[in-house]
Parts: sequence; structure tokens; C-alpha cells
Amino acid sequence: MKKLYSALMTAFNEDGSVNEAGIREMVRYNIDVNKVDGLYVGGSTGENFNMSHDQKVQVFKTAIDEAGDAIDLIAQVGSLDLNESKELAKLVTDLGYPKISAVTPFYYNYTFEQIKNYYNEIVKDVDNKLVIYSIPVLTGVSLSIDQFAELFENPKIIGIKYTNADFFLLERVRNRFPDKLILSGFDEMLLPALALNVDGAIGSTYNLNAKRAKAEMVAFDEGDIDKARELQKVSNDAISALIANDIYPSLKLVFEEMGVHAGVTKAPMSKPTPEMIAGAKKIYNDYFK
Ligand code: NAY
Repeated sequence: MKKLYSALMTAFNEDGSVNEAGIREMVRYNIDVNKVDGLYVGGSTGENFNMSHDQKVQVFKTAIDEAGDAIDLIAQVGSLDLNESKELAKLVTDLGYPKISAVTPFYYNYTFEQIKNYYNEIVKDVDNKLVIYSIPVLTGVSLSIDQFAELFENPKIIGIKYTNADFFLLERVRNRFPDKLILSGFDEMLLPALALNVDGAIGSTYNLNAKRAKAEMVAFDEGDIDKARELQKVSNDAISALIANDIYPSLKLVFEEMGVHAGVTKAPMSKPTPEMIAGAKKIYNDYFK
């Protein structure tokens, strides 16, 4: 069966400090109610790139302290400071995270040799496995199939979190690397990704929508494509509404409607406006009640 992971959000207080109790609530909800197979900690949805080093450490410690070994945990340790990535890779490995992940280094238009060196350095001193986090829409970094192959020469690099709408490349990657872990990253494209035989999916909206996404995965497995398509349609109506209402703060606002204290986003992300709060109530009523 394919695996479903929520991209864990970070609950922040109004002053931008980490709200540990909120993180614990979201971890619990994902385990107890959503029954996800795993959590992706410290990713885009987790606002990792808004956080100080100490906050990242706080999030990694809190999430695994709450989750234990109940589900799979992937810690995203990628950073523009390679030394920080290496330090975080050691920390999360010592904490017991069974997998790490790292976003492709961005901003400086690194060459592939530099990117390859970054990944090999991150895993060099840790006894852990790494999933490449490829998200060209946010990083501007697109890796080719041959570049993925070169990264996979390192046996500690075991897969890709593939957050990319390029389905031609996804099909090529799946077929060339049948034994690698390929996790799809765009929730609105879950069904086409399932059709290309990904191993599972990681996403922000599964925090709210895991049951519907799991039902879609089951329908797909059973060959009931009409049902899978209908479930994806409802999910996409919800995802469109979330995006139109500013997705990151809205995911937290809808969580609040569900009784889960998700805190607020951290600046420069938006604070909720009255319109956003009204929008989130409507999204909750329409799709998640
Ligand atoms: C993460 O938090 O690192 C992710 O899982 C990224 C995946 C998400 N992408 C972004 C840019 O947030 O879940 C998706 C995305 O929010 C969803 O598909 C709506 O577009």
C-alpha cells in the first residue's frame, strides 16, 4: 500500500516563537485521527525557511518526542548553510529520525557539482538515509534524470520527494529507479502521480484531508478510477479554496475550526485577517466538517 505523509506545520505564537503545545496537537491529530503513515518535519509547510537554527532544533525535538516511533518521520535538514545541514542531520539522526531529507540548495544558481557535493556532505557522517527534496517552483532548481542517477550513486541517497508538475520526468524517474522511494509532493496531482506508481505522497493539505486522500489511494488500488477521480475533484475544490484564501495561514485556521490548536504563521507570512478567518470557516464547513 502506498504511504501518506502530512507535511507537519509549525505552530507559532504571535511573537514568532515556536508553540510546542500546538505542534504536539498537530502530531497527535495526524497519528490518532488522520492515521497517516508518516510526517515530513521541517519542510516548506513547516515554514522551516522562516526559522532560526534554535527553532528548527526545537521543532525536530518536539515532533519526535510526541510521535515516538508510531509513524515514519522524515526530517528536512536542508539549509543554505551546509554546516547547519550537517549539524541538523546529526541531531535528527541522534534523536531517532529514521530518514532525513534536504531541499536542493537554492538562490546562488549552484552548479550540479556543487549540489552533488552538498548532498554527499550532508550524509557523509551520519548513519541515515536521505530523500532529495526537489521543488523547482520554489527553488528554481530542476534536476535532470541523469543528475538524479548521479546522486543515487551514493547508497545513502534513497529517494526523491518530487514536488514538481513535470509528469514526463516523473514517469522517466519511476521507471529508471524502480527501487528508489518516490514520494509525490503536489496534493492536487495525487491521482496522476498514483497512476505513475509513486510510493506515496507528502503534502500540506493532508493535515486536514488525509482521510479523503487515503480513500482515493484505496479506490485507485482497487481499480475504481471513477471513485478516485471524484475524490480528487473534491480534494481539489478544497485545495483551490485554501490557495485562494492564502494556504499556509488558512491550513492553520481550518485546523483551529477542527479544534486543533495550530497557532499562527510566522512573518513574513500573513497574519489572519477577518476575511481569511471567514474564508477558513467556510472551507471547514464545505469540506472538513
Ligand atoms: C513541504 O512541506 O515541504 C511539502 O510537502 C511541500 C508540498 C506542498 N508544497 C508547497 C509548496 O507547499 O502540499 C504541497 C502544496 O502545499 C499543495 O499541493 C497545495 O499546492
